[in-house]
Amino acid sequence: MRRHRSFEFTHALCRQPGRSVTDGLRLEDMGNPDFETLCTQHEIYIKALKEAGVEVNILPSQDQFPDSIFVEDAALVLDGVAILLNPGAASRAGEPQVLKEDGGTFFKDIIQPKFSGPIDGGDILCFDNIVMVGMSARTSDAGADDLAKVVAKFGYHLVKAQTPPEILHFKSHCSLLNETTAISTQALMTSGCFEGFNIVVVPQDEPQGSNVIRVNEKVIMAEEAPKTAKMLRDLGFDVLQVPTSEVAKIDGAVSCCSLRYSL
Ligand code: CIR
Repeated sequence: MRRHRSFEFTHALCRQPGRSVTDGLRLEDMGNPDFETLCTQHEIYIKALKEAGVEVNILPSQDQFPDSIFVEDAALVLDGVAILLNPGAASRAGEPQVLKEDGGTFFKDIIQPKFSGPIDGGDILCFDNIVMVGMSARTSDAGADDLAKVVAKFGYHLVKAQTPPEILHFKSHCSLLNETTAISTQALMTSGCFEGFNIVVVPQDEPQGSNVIRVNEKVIMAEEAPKTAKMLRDLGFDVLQVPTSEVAKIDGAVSCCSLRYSL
């Protein structure tokens, strides 16, 4: 079977926000998200995923886990198989188990490896044959070493990178646009992990523009990064912008609100 490219997807899994989302973790207090607005923005996000050509399934809200709408952090999906991870935040520790219970049937299979250290999906960037993992406050060397053995069975090679301090997740500041082009903040680019790549560096005042998802022919990104959107359109990318102001208050962005995969 031909393996899908790193940006080709047939499916996405999201989770309905629960009221407790307003208590989500944050590095800096910018006020609580407005629940109704967050739900409306989440619906617009789902519409964008559908417009990009994927079938979207939506899991029920899980109020005991305020950050559980950020489904990307709980698992890595390779070749349609969900690999449950080991969240670095104590309040999120139970999220992989919940995903297994209510989301397991949406994947080809679901596996739960043992991890000797934390590892969050927000720190994992997938290429066609490489899985890049950014060390961060949520992801450790030990977690990445354990994941390396798992992804090797799927034919992927794991490489480590550094997430600059002050940045929550590696992918908070970078994304892949295609196999040879990344989008990144200046801060993350200087860490050197994209050597040899074409890099689109986002304007200093639009760090949120570096978190995008390339889904088939579309690039889904924040409405709040208009200069970045123009740069990408000028480069020929087909950009869909969605409002992210409410998830941004709890350090969320477009990538973490879904698990994209192919069956
Ligand atoms: C957290 O701190 O875990 C959530 N409030 C935000 C997680 C965002 N996830 C991501 O960037 N992958």
